[in-house]
Amino acid sequence: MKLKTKRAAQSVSLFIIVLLAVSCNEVSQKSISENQKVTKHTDTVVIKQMQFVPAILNIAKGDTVVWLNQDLVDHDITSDANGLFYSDTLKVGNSWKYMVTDSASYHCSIHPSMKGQIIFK
Ligand SMILES: [Cu+2]
Repeated sequence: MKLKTKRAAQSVSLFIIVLLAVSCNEVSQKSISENQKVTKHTDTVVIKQMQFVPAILNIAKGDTVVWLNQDLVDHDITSDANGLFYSDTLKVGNSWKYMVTDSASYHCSIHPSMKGQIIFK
């Protein structure tokens, strides 16, 4: 019986740790969106259902592009041109921002059939 109580206490504290981790994540996402206001202009590409939406994004010079992974699996953003830009693996719910300096096409290196394009106005 005592062992069972200890295990229950352990799972309660694990639950609290998970809760804390989730709320910390929310705080960091808030500061990301506050940073976005500081930049000149931010364009967002949402990743969902194994697609970049919009697949073709028209932006102005100096704009920052934010990729937001709202899909059920991890993705990344990799320029078609070798080494021009690439994100780390973008976990579900996370975002990655990058100031693109020229028109570029990109893909997800995890799922090479996922393609996107950035075109300067
Ligand atoms: Cu992918």
